[in-house]
Amino acid sequence: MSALVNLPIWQALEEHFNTASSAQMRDLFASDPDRFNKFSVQFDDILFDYSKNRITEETMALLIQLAQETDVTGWIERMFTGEKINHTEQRAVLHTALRNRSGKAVMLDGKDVMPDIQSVQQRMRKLTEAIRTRKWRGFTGQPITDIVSIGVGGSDLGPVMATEALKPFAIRDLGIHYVSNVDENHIWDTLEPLKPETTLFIIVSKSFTTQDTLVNANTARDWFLKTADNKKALAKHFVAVTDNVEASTEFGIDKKNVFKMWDWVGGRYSLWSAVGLSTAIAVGMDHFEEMLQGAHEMDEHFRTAPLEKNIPVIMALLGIWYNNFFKTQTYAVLPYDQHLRYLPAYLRQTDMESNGKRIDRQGELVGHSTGPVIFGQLGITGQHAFYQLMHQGTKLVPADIIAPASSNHGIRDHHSILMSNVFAQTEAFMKGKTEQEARAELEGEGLSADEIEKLLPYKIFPGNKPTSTILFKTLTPKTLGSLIAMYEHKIFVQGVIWNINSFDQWGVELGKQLAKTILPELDNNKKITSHDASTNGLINHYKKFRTDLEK
Ligand code: G6Q
Repeated sequence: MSALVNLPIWQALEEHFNTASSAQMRDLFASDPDRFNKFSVQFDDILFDYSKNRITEETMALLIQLAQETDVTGWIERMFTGEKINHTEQRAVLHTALRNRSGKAVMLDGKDVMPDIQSVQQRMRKLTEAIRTRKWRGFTGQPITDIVSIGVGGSDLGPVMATEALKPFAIRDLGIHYVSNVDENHIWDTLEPLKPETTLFIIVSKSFTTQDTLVNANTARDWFLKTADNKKALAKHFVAVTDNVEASTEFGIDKKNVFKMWDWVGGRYSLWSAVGLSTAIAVGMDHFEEMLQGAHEMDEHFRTAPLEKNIPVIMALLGIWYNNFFKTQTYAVLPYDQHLRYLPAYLRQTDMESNGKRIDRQGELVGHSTGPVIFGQLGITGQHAFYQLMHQGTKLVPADIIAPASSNHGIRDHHSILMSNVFAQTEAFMKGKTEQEARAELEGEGLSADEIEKLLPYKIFPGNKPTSTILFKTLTPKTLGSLIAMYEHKIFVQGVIWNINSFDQWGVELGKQLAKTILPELDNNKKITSHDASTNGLINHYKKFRTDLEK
């Protein structure tokens, strides 16, 4: 493939950008009363409104042509049909098979992967039901009251996000806890209030070699054995989710408690597998399967909808429009649903680990910008914190605003106040406040002409800040499944157009390797000189601080 930036369509987009980028969305709305209808798509209970973006029909036509010319449709089929598109690891990318509810086979190397997936799902159902109905008993005969899922990165962020998102569907009398940080405080704080007799650990590690997870798992086992004093009891309290069954049984986990995952599921795309076991225990397998159903329906939409009506494709193209033409560096994810509070952290990993790449599929340095810095938090708290920069700073920060139409409890006027903020922010980002409007406001406040002139520049909002709004009815398991799949596919389309492999993560390795070299150096009192001056200085000061603390 010739370099992306040399494609005629790319150059056409550059030219279009030169004329279109200065257009004001205010004017675009004023001149086209049908703009909202033109630039919004409804999928099931989700409305995707992208009309408050700096686009025209011509922009979208050119971007769709870019998707066509980079063969997005062909790549979608390659992914769904098990081609080894993760070429640096020679692996297929089949997280979509985990939520395939069509009854059709998914072939990989001449074998249908569905029977294995279904058998794990049946085992998940059995285990979740046994725990939820209190039939699963610990070594003293007591039922399980607390689940501790130990994992990190892709083996943690997905279930953490989904369990929180589906809180209204969760069983009330089970505590679900997550431990990911190797900092001892995380496991200490988590285990302190728990009782070994009533705690079940799920060790989630695809490789079962990740240091952080194994250190935490060993500490959990020690803590448990201090009370149980009996290795046989482990079978009632330890479960593993892994592709490395051998290592998990060596650790002491009973083979019948090991849930398989596969090398064709990337960690950050794995919440649909047994990696989501803690979520399934919390909400029950029926709800978990509804989440799979929602994702499957989004998969079908992605696979079959024409590009110009295809939500993940449109999201991806808008991201490229800002990232590569407006040269933005960041993208904000701003949920207004309290239960989606971990969504920005989840998407930060999925997006940045997938598209934070600089080498293309041919092994060459890319000649264009790739994945943006994803950041965000609950929109309502963001409004009182970093929205200032988005409204009046010098950087353009495109954003997704995600909000539910329903309220769970109907307490007072909480929900309408929340939603008035959603609509007000998207409007404010788009319209801003002109000099004329700011002046009229100050005059209305009765300020003197002199005071008005001094304050005026600070009171102007330039506006023209792009947002897409994702409005959904209620955060059901099905809607959550669709939302997450929508973002996964957006990331995939961007990776296709940028000509990078979104499914490897070699960049995670270097720090891990160096940590292994440094670990033995921390265990003695010798002065370290083998690194650069800063690293030596830090290690030696650390040792000195430790010695001081021991005095
Ligand atoms: C995700 C990444 C990474 C991974 C963790 C945990 O896509 O590969 O975040 O999930 O490093 O790995 P294990 O599951 O093998 O412990």
